[in-house]
Amino acid sequence: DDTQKQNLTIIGAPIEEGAGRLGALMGPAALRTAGLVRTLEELGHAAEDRGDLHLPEILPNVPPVNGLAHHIEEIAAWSRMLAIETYNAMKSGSFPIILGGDHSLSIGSVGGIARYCEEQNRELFVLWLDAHSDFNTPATSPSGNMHGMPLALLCREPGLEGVFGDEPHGFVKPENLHLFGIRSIDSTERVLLRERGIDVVDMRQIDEFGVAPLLRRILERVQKANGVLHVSFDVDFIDPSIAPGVGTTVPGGATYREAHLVMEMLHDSGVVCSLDVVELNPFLDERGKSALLLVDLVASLFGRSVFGKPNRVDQGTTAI
Ligand code: 5AB
Ligand code: MN
Ligand code: MN
Ligand code: MN
Repeated sequence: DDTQKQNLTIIGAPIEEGAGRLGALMGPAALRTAGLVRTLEELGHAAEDRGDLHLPEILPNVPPVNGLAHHIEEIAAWSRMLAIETYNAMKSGSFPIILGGDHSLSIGSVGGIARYCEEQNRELFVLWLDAHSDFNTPATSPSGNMHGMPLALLCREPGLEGVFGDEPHGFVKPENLHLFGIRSIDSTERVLLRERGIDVVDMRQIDEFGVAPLLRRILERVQKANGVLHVSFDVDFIDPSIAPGVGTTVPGGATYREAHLVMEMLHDSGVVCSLDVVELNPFLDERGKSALLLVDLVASLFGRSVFGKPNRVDQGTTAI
């Protein structure tokens, strides 16, 4: 097997304050119990597990926002810590894997990765595998839950400027953002996504055309730009019949093979530079089946394949 071996930095982010239900803080532990680190090592990679980060006792002050943003001080503390961690991992030539924890953690993880890419003059693209578009601002959010807001903040929508404080971080260009697997968008969110021209591959398109051509188009864009791709994997991208361990299930999600094919194609593309695995809620899981499925999916992203690809060179993931 000629898959490129990589240095991986695994960072646990047991954060649940961004979600509407408790339990996502057990996500990193469940992913480890399901064998994530061992599996990556068995694939030949050097995985450094940094353990879980913890909230500081003193939370930052964040100016009040226009609208609802529950637990913004906690999310701000997580965002600042995670931005430092992912930046440092990238700078040391390692591939950061952030284990969540709810999806608000991507504010920090992507913020740090985007900072590094800006410094290196590498174009950053983001693939958001999710049932939801996570593009609410405090003013548009129906719930006030910040796991529905990371992309709005990262794409410079107003309302959450205080989250990073003085902590250096980057942004995502709206034209470099690709949402994939979407099947639940709030009405105000839809207006904003249209206005910003965000690329949304919804489940209807996946039904009609299949994941392969839709994903290939995105990967070719990244390759042509000599860019790198951050993948943010929300468990609810997958159909709840096979991944019930998530607080925000939406029927009609990706099947077992669709999800694997996405990860296998991502591996072959050689452009993936970082990964979030978010929203696993072990309290809602059934005998660990969602956690075990996630470990298998991550393994596919890192080079596990059924029989190799005779006409293609394995490129692996990328360090920049
Ligand atoms: B997830 C909803 N749009 O903003 C909201 O799981 C759901 O990270 C957000 O994708 C779901 O509260 C956030 C209704
Ligand atoms: Mn809350
Ligand atoms: Mn999400
Ligand atoms: Mn979601």
